[in-house]
Amino acid sequence: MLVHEAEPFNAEPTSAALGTNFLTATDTFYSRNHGPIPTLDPAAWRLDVDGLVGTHLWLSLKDLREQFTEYSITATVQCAGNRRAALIAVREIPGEDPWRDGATSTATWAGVRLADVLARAGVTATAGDAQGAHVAFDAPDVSQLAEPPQAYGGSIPLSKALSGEVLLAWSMNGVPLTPVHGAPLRVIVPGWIGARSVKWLNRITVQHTPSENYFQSVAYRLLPPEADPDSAGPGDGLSLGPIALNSAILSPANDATVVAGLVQVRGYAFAGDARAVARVDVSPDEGNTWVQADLGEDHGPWAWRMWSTEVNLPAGDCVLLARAWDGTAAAQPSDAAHLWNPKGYVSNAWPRATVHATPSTM
Ligand SMILES: Nc1nc2c(c(=O)[nH]1)N[C@H]1C(S)=C(S)[C@@H](COP(=O)(O)O)O[C@H]1N2
Ligand SMILES: [Mo]
Repeated sequence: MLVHEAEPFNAEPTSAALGTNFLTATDTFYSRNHGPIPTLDPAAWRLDVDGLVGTHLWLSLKDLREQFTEYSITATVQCAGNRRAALIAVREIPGEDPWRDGATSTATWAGVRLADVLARAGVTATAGDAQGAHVAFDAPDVSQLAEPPQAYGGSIPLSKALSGEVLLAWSMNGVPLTPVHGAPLRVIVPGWIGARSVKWLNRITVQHTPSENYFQSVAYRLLPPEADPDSAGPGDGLSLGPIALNSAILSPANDATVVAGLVQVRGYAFAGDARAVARVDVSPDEGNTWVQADLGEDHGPWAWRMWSTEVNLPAGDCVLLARAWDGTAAAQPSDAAHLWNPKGYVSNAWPRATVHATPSTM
């Protein structure tokens, strides 16, 4: 792991580790925290469901397991700050971690559907007159990075919460969640920025408006390039929700030395929201020519798509590029320079890797 910060703990796997498997092993899965990792006693833990509900619920883990049907979903979690390093290369972004391509990972999550819990609480699609209604998630970890310091939280629109896609998960890749990934229970909001997949969940509130938590109302918002992030207040910029189309080259690594000739290029692409990855192109020569990569197994829109192809590299230095297309025929933007923003979110320009090809001795 590449550790960006020890406290709060923020670390990402190397490209090589991330590219090994379609499902990311739990000890390889990236870790994104804004405060200390709480250790909660699963037996004492309770989930409070309140707000615009018909019935207030107070659920133990045992209640969740016994009273609801268990579902699982294979979903990629991706931080809005993934690939920020490409934006920092354009202009500095003080106070934010320089995530490379690894602030994203994929697991199979199991637990109950948020929709089923809300239905039990008597929540319907017309709760709070629906227009603008949100379902807020609260956690106990207090972040000193928030202004003022506060426990972590966020929210999603009621329509997404009732979709059946959103899981309250207690297991990851077939084993109970580890503390760092949100034990005993976390939210998994597939296709949405990782910030909404609240860990150590202890309260769900149905309300008329989005959460006023700092991490919903101030952070994780896309500010225009000229904005001063230190004076940005609640509601400034665009709230980030569904993930934008993105991809990364995982192998060869940037700055790698390879032998000239046929070289395998591999990576991931993720369309975000409910969109699908439709095509990935790779250029061996900084965009002069492109080849279409082979797409790996399709696990549905909530999971990334692995891709690979072979390119013929002459001896010398060359720049590999990739670009993904989604099912709406939208493609990734070419240049990070146009995407720079003061908090360094949504860094989804074409990934590039410079490789040094040594002459083949054959
Ligand atoms: N309670 C809590 N939930 C949280 C966070 C946090 O700091 N506290 N970080 C969020 C962010 S920004 C991301 S990207 C994901 C990361 O999940 P992971 O650490 O399991 O990879 O968790 C989200 N849920
Ligand atoms: Mo994140």
